[in-house]
Amino acid sequence: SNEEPPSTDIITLTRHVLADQFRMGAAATGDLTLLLTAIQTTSKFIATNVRKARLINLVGLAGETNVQGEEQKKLDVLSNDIMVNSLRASGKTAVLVSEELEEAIIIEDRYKGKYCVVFDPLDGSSNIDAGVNIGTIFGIYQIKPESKGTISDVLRPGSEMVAAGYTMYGSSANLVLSTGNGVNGYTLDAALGEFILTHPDIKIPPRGKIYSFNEGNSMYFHQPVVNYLNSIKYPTNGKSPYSARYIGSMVADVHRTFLYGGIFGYPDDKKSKSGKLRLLYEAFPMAFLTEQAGGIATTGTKRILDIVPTSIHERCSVFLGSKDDVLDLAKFYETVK
Ligand code: AHM
Ligand code: MG
Repeated sequence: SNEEPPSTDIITLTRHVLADQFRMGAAATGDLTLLLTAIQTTSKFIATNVRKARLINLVGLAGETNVQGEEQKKLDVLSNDIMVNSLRASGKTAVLVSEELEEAIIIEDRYKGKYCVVFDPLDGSSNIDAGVNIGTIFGIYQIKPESKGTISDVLRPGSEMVAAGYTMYGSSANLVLSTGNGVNGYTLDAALGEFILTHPDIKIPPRGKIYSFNEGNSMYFHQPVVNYLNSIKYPTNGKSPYSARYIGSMVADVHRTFLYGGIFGYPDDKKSKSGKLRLLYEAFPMAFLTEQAGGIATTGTKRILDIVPTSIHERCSVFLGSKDDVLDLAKFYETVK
């Protein structure tokens, strides 16, 4: 036949991360690779549960309220437990921060390692029942030298993260990762149970044609945001207006922004004084990936990765995406205070 023979040299996520490690030589201990293996396992496990959810009655409320006062879905609880158990058992973590847990977990000495993982186990959970894409977001810090692992190891600017990523649970599971050397995307091959490199070296197009905001909040938006949105909806000099795309699931909206370009925004406004998205485990990892992919992530007035967190669940204003689009937005903040 004229069919291509299957490739016998596939690049799995683990192989790819190991290759990075070989490049670093003696400095690398393999601990990060092992930690990332644990994260891959949790992503596969959560992906399986998301798929099965409709069949085994995991959809719906778990009957508890989380730190932010929202009702928890059964899948959120399950995903959180999966991650905490796996990360602790990896022996590579010292501090865990989850959107679902009010307090940080300090890992007991027996299992203690040198990494801290901040994560949202299942973001976009309001979309679960509709079968829309949802995802896990994570960021990784290394504990400070001499530290045994305390909250101060995670109350640090996002620029100090050593890795960040997300897994999107959609028609397939996609893991997008940066260890500070560009961004790569991997797709779960369900038969192999491996994440295969499918999107090497993701670069956000320098300009896009899509804006992604919850415009239902327009009456609360501050003037620079209103003016910016007007500028792309009612362009002068014969340009075409931008297209609107908003899923309401950060991982899905950001994933599309990385691949197609454009701007994603969840600003602070007159009602949500600090915005909605969480700094540590939503804004920082996505900002880290954005910059690694050649884009910009800002609060409107400040680089997100420069923010020094004061508490683990704090929120911040977020705009990220194509360099030129985010710079346009930032100009409106400079002119209207
Ligand atoms: P969650 O952590 O409670 O799921 O909320 C975060 C989600 C993001 O995925 C998404 O960007 C945003 O909330 C959407 O908010 P809204 O429904 O207000 O547009
Ligand atoms: Mg969330």
